[in-house]
Amino acid sequence: RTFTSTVSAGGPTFALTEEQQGFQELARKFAHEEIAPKAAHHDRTGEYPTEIIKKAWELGLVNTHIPTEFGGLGFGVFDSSLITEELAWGCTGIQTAIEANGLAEAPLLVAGNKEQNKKYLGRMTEEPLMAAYCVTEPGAGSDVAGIITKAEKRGDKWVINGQKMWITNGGKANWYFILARSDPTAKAGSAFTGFIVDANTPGISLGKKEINLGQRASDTRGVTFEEVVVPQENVLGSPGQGFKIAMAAFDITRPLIAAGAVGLARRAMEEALKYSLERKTMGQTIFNYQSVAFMLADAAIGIEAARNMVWKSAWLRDQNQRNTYYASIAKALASDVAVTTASNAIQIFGGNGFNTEYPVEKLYRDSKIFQIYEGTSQIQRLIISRHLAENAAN
Ligand code: CS8
Ligand code: FAD
Repeated sequence: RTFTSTVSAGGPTFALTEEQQGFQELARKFAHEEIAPKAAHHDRTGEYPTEIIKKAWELGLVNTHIPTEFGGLGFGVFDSSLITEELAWGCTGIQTAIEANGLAEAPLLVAGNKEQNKKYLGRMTEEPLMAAYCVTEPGAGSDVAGIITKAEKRGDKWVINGQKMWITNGGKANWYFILARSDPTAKAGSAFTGFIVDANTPGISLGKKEINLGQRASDTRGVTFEEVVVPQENVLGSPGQGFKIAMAAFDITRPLIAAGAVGLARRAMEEALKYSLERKTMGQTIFNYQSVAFMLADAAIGIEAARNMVWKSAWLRDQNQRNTYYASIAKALASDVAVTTASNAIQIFGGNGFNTEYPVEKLYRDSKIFQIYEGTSQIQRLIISRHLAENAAN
């Protein structure tokens, strides 16, 4: 179906359309009823939330930005951010597994041709499949230009050799987006090529599921490529364009990572508020102490500000305007808000906050990764500060 949001109809507005409110409410209900009650189980066991993802997929809460011509809902980044925030409220481990599909699909939205998109995006709408985005390597994460996975043209095919690390959905993916160096000497902007690779291609092997601090429902692994043969038709854009495609994908997904961080912060604030209104010390609820209430006020300030940056950076992308600077601001701000709010939520819960019977220690563990994946908080600040310098020079 065609979806028209208020934000794309005219200038920016903070009023959501009825339709936006409708799917936001659907995602909220799903997070409350289907995700939150099972989040502790998946955190404890590390079991992949296959059934939850399947239900979310059936409701249209997964792969939201696949264009309608390939069977998707055709949502913009703004619309998707409304859903992401709600799912993240339920559990960011499960939301990350879902969102990693969006990340793998983003390079296709940026550079996929009709045949590629029909084949690889189309199948995501036909079955509840997962996909993964493979850029990081054991030796290079922040420095994408430092990756050493190699792609060589042999006849009319490409052959990929190398090792990727920390790949979300690595062990669950039906296909991968892979960035590899195709020119040993060129500078970043023309040295890399992006490929779509079917996960059952011979030569691909998976590492063990990594046991992480938080977001344990999500599947993170190393993925190794040994003499993996990829047909020319699976090259995204043209050879050499890969770095820019991989970066442009972040312009779509960093606002959504930030939306996830906002969802987590909101959950932490809500849990802490509820607790502070019930817990009594010295004859009154702890909410009556300004030192507690102001932590909650700071949480609200951070959440509202971060959400506004999510909306702004998402809206710009939906207008086809370059949003890299704003996406980095949203991502850096929302991640810091998530970590601080979750930490303060533990403080407000006191000893109970440190215990696994209460929800906030998981939120704290889950929050930390927001400052690391999709570009660390330092890398976001590098992007922001470079932008300032460029503008000062002009
Ligand atoms: O290396 C860049 C960077 O962003 N590093 C961070 C890496 C990162 O974010 N990794 C995340 C991996 S995915 C992940 O973590 C998933 S999390 C789990 C799933 C999520 C689900 C919830 C950098 C440091 C910013 C830049 O590196 P440099 O080597 O300094 O390159 P530049 O000189 O800036 O750029 C080289 C050329 O590329 C062009 N460029 C840069 N950015 C863009 C965008 N769009 C289009 N083109 C871009 N955004 C740039 O203009 C340069 O082009 P030239 O023609 O060479 O001038
Ligand atoms: P490094 O790049 O080695 O950084 C180490 C430290 O140095 C950081 O604090 C960093 O900020 C700082 N630093 C590095 N360079 C600079 C600089 N120039 N200026 C200032 N400070 C700097 N990657 C994928 O491709 N796909 C995925 O699906 C994916 N999912 C992930 C899921 C999880 C759970 C995790 C942990 C990681 C995932 N990643 C994924 C990888 C993630 O994007 C990287 O871990 C991240 O970009 C940082 O890279 P690194 O770990 O190599 O750290």
